[in-house]
Amino acid sequence: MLHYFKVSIPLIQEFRTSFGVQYEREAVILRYDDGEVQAYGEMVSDETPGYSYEFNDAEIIVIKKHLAPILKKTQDPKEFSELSEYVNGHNMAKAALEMMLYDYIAKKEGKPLHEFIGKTKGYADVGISIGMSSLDNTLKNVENAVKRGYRRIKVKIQRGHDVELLKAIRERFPKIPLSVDANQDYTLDDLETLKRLDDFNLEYIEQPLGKDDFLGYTKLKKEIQTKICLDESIESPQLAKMYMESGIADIINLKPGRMGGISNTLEVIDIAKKNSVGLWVGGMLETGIGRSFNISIASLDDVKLPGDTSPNDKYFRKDITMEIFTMENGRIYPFKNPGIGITIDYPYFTKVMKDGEKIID
Ligand code: OSB
Ligand code: MG
Repeated sequence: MLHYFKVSIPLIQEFRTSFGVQYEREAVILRYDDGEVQAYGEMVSDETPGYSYEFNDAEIIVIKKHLAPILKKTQDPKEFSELSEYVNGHNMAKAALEMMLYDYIAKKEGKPLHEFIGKTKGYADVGISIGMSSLDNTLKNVENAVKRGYRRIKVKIQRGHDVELLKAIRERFPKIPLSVDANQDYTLDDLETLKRLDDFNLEYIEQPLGKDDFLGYTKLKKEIQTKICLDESIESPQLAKMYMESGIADIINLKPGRMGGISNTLEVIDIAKKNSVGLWVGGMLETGIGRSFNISIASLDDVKLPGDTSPNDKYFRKDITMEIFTMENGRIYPFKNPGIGITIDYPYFTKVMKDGEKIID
């Protein structure tokens, strides 16, 4: 039996990026139940198509009409990916189902997901993503993050909210590992500003230009010293290959939920190794379900940089899972139970659920 549920969890602090502001996380949760094993998936799309063209209500239709029927033919995640290729794009919708199937088969084999998918360090190094707000509030957020022991601090920037912000942060915290994420806000018209970011000893700049601006990136690469990390551009292994082999991407933000799932993510990891490209795992304000998948990937041997997998008390007063990740010394350990190792807190889940129905019997 396959169900989908739409939940909306209030955020402790609004989350502002160059593409919009979120006050809650609207997540689509999938649950597959064969009478013995319950597996879960979480789609990373949002209520609005700001980060990507994909958005929840549209992807629910794609899942119901085109992707869920494939589950009647196979429950193998790799076969699912192959059979779903006839659907153009919609990698977030595909990923939600594919990852759910990974949870399913890992549980059937009785293995925690991180051990099931590859060689694992057994922990994930953790950084934090700090949304835009007033300068005072941002400095407070950075200070709290430093105190909590995050291994890398990333702040969101956009045109007109960049150089002064970084000056203020570097004055107070000259040495912390710091990065910025522009979420596609700049163009080559902003080259002078982008060059000035070289002064702040950043680990990298994430997604400065539009996701499809390949030519822009080839030009930008020659003009700045700061390493380039791509997020939105990397929707598939093919795009990953293009941006890595061309020498544009120094670093990739892996988001299995954006790239069609875990098998594609493992493929991107392989391509990155061949091209000496750095890797870390990003986040999309997921609930404990999506977070658990991300932390499993982030704990693989080949993922060496701290990711955006902060414990969810950064975002939610309460999460929909019973098991809660905690960070020790800037590290999070994946759960040891089979699959993603979480169970649902149904009283709270029911409270935040907006919608839901059975998709297949
Ligand atoms: O660009 O990495 C991003 C959240 C929503 C959409 C895009 C992004 C983000 C984040 C948050 O940066 C990372 C997290 O989940 O903690
Ligand atoms: Mg990003």
